[in-house]
Amino acid sequence: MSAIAVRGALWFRGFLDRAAQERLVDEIRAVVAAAPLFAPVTRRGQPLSVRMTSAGRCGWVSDRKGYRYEPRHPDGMPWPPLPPTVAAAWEALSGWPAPPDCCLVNWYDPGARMGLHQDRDEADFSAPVLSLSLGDTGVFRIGAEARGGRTDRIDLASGDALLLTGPSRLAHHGIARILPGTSTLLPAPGRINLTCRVVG
Ligand code: MD6
Ligand code: FE
Repeated sequence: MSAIAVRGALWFRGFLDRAAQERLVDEIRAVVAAAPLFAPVTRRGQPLSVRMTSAGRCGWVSDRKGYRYEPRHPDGMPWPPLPPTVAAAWEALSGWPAPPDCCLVNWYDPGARMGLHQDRDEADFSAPVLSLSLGDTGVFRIGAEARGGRTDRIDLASGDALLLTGPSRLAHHGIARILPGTSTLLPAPGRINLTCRVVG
């Protein structure tokens, strides 16, 4: 499948068809049943507006001790295995010879957003990060590796995949807002984003 390059990131529009999206929603329901969504806070105790959980060997957590990968959920259970649809998407798109260590699951209510950030809690930046989006469209902004400056807009719709690879791996990026009512996939307005990482 062909990709659109934006700032070096590869955007695969409609990578997952409707049947695959529905299958993936069921797989995410099973992940959330085993490892419930939790409300992360920053080191200063400010809540992030997304709720999150993870699948895979480790999960990303943020609390008063800071940001890091952990082998267990904050409630103590191990993270559930990587969903098969996620593993297949990684194999198809990543170009990386091994499966990802972490699939971070972010849930966005219609008012939630994600400030501009870099994904840099991983040991090896030569491995890409793959994102999959489900539900309402998210307005994604991507800029340069350096802070500040212009950003470009990518509307991440349900079924889209985005690969941050090569020079875009450390690009600043975030979600400015969710566009409610843009998808019929989920029973309630909102968005799910999955990001797969090699943690090292
Ligand atoms: C989101 N995505 O789409 C937020 N990070 O909700 C990310 O933060 C992200 O899309 C690394 C690579 C791809 C991404
Ligand atoms: Fe990110």
